[in-house]
Amino acid sequence: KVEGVQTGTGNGVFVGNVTIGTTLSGSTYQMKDATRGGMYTTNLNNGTSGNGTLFTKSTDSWGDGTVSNKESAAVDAHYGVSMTWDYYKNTFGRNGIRNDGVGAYSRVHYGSNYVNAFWDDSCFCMTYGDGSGNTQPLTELDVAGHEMTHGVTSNTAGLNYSGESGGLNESTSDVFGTMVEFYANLAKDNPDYLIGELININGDGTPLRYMDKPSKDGSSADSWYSGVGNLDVHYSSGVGNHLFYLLSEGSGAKVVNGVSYNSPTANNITVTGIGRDKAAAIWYRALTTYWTSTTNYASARAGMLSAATDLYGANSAEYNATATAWAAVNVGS
Ligand code: ASN
Ligand code: ZN
Ligand code: CA
Repeated sequence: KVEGVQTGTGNGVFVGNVTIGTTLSGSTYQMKDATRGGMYTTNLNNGTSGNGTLFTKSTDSWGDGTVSNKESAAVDAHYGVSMTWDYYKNTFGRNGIRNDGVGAYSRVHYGSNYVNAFWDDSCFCMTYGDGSGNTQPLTELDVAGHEMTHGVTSNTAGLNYSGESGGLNESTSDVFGTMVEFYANLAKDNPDYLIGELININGDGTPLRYMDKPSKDGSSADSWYSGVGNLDVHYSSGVGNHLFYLLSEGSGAKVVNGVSYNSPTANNITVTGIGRDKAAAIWYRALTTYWTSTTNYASARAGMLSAATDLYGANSAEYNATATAWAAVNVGS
């Protein structure tokens, strides 16, 4: 084999058998993908600081699908960044988080019993805990897309991470994490409008968040009300997540990929969806063109209406659906 770009095989905890981008250096394979901005994956080995140690080995076959094999969660994280990179590039022509061709790296096995994952602007990297008890590693695909999207948001609208703009920031990560899950379309991770459904984060098999009816988690808002910005940003995100679901799929009962949803609306409004690809295109254009650090839900609506006009025309079906969906989460009605 010639040194340089390789295609390895991986077996992740969640992704199952996939191919991943790797590099051959001398006689050692590295979990580093030069075709996607040089992004790479490291092992923190239960530490909580530093870059971690790059995953390397003598063969180009990684993980076995079990959590006890430390490479398995690394395969999930590495593959998650790959799919997120490909989604943004192939859908919007965005070349990485900063649109500068540089890939972010991922650190897995953070700390002990850590039940979270996070993006950090200062290291330009994502970090994943292994979970605790029956909770699985946090390396599920929609979580990877969520965390990487925090980097995209930081480098575009820069939505402040508190109040309504913070909820919109969180929602933007759930929206594109979900779009990445649909883009990858894995047999072992059936695409859905749920967040973190494979991690067993609550110990009873329920997901972390529900986009069709955010209040199903017991804490998130289904619609806007004055004071929604006082909620934790992972709960005020419900307004944006619900808007996205309604704009994509419409109100009421629906089955998508075998998963049942039932999305209520504020003010008894009926929404007809325009499909998730158009909803995401409108959201992305608003994020990168109209929204700023202080955008609240009312101005998010205005930005998305401008984006819908740009993409589909004034008073297009897409524009009208956007207005109706925002009204159905009690914004601008
Ligand atoms: N996983 C969480 C998130 O991305 C971490 C946090 O609360 N910042 O939102
Ligand atoms: Zn987040
Ligand atoms: Ca999901």
